[in-house]
Amino acid sequence: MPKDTKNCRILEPEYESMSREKLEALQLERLQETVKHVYENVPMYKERMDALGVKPEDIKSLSDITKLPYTDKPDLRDHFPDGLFAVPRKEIVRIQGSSGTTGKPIVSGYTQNDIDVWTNMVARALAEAGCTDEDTIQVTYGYGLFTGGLGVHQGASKLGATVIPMSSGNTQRQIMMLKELGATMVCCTPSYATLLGETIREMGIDPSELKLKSGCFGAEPWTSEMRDNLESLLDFNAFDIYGLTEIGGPGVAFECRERCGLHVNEDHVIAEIINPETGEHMPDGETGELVFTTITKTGQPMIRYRTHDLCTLTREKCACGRTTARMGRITGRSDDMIIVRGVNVFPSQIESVIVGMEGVAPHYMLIVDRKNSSDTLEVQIELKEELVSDTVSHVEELRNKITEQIKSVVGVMAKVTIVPPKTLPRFEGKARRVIDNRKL
Ligand code: DLL
Repeated sequence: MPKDTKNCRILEPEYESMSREKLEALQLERLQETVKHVYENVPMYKERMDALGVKPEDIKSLSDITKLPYTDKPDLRDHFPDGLFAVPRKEIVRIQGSSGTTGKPIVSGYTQNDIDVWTNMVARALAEAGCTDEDTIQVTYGYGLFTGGLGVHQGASKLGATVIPMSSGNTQRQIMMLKELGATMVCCTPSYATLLGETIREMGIDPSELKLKSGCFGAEPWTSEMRDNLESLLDFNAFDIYGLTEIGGPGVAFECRERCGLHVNEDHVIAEIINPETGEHMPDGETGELVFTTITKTGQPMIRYRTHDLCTLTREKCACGRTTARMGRITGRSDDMIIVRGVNVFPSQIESVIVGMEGVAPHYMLIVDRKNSSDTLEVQIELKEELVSDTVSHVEELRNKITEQIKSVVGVMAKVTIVPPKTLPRFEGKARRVIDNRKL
């Protein structure tokens, strides 16, 4: 549980805590409308549904969703920029995009309805993190095509909070503003929040000199070890927030005070878990690929969008009072998984070993290569400042300990390299911690 849950609240109990029966009836009604809307207005969906022999009127129950075709990232690229818009261009009031660095960007068109829906989803997440009109929130996600900055900005404004639209970067200035303007909340990627926390400590500022009480962090996978580390650095509560551009941005799901998964805003999206290899629907509780269908978006609705994010789903009622499905923390993206000598390795597994371990900083890089037709994995970890003057044998002991733990958690032997403090890259946005030289 977070330390302080005084202001944590359910913003819209009429939706967030409605009975599963009513929620599922609402989902079905909205799904039927959405399917009709895309069939009539998006040629790609009409062609795909026709090819599968499915008509909008065939969607009679929620389980009929499995009759519908999937959508995947290449579909967005192939129809860039507006081939998947379901309304005339004049009804689109905003275009946002993903932070991808290669090829054509993934963009999504929003009607005013879609912006309102998205704003509400983020407002629910922030309200659960304790945000009220008494709060000042420093938004340190990037502003621009990326949905982080504007998304959190809109949600916080809806709650009447004072917003400081800092955008990302310029750590010293961020800290000066945190101090001078007295933000009670900060929102950015967990890796950047860690950097902020470390820099605050290095500047000799005690967290009690700041007014920070909580923040919503997401846009990249992070572990509970990373959260513990962040909370102790800044002496506040860190909540997880999840989302993706194609489905609307941050706020698709968010963590509550119970810390047992992220509540999916199920009155706006339907979540499924599928087997990433076969595409088959999987039962609740099993780990697989998360798939979303938007049911209130009108500008660019998405039918069974494959996120490539791996997690579990549960629909059991949560102790916080919400009835909405919860997704487990994302353990990785199926396309982020590295296969080393036949073993599947997720960066989050390495993170869970390293972060919180005595003597090393919570920064790491994975370098994969192929030597003499065999894969190699090198894990670079930073030594903590206070251990720099330690004996060689002590550092060697630490290295052996980490090597062993990685072997037992991940199942592969990695070469562990301990590097001097502050030599590994830091990230202002999403962290990129894997270098796979095999693809070059
Ligand atoms: O990252 C939206 C966002 C902004 C979410 C701010 C949360 C906070 P994209 O750039 O389209 O959108 O990237 C989406 O980021 O498919 C996941 O792989 C990853 N991701 C987002 N949130 C989380 C999270 C934004 N809380 C992709 N945990 C998604 C793990 C996350 N991964």
